Amino acid sequence: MTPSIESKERDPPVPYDYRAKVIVLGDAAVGKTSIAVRFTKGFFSPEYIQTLGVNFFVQNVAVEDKVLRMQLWDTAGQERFGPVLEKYYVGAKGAVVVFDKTVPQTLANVRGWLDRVKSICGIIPTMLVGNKADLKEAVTAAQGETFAEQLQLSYLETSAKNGMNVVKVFTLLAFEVVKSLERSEQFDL
Ligand code: G3D
Ligand code: MG
Repeated sequence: MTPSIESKERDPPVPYDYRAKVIVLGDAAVGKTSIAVRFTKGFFSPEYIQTLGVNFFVQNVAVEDKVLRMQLWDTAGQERFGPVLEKYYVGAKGAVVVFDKTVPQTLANVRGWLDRVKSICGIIPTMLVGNKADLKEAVTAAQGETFAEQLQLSYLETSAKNGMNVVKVFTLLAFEVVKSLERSEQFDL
């Protein structure tokens, strides 16, 4: 899904306390862009699409008495052709790794995505997301949960189609990101 430029605004002028780059990863067609669009209602900065080959979305999230401005980076299709460029990962403070519950191979490939996050970003708050929960599943919730447990990740099932759990993914991640920013005291204001 490609967001159309004319219906979007740039940098909604809302105050925030922290900001963080959050990367959305996973195999092609698992629903990354659909999830990002559903969550942010499509706010993005179009120039980033041309210069970096990414969809760039912005959404503020309240975490207790603070506001985190999430800058979501979504691959613009390069994941179809090979590894996503290192600069896509650099500086990320959180990650959402998505697989498609109807395609087991996309879960098997999650490990590769996580390895790359870890090698470039170190250990950052990460959510594992089983998307397309509105369709007939080939990966059960228990399988997703077991996999997530082994890797010490939080797991949620979403449907970008009907909106199920999409906000929850980013709310939980925002909480973890704010805690980790406050722990490291590396505020990116
Ligand atoms: P990607 O960004 O990971 O490559 P997209 O994936 O967001 O482009 O989604 C790929 C296809 O899956 C799209 O269908 C999209 O509509 C569909 N899709 C994404 N999320 C869901 C979901 O939760 N449920 C269902 N049923 N479909 C979903 P098309 O046909 O446009 O290619
Ligand atoms: Mg996409």
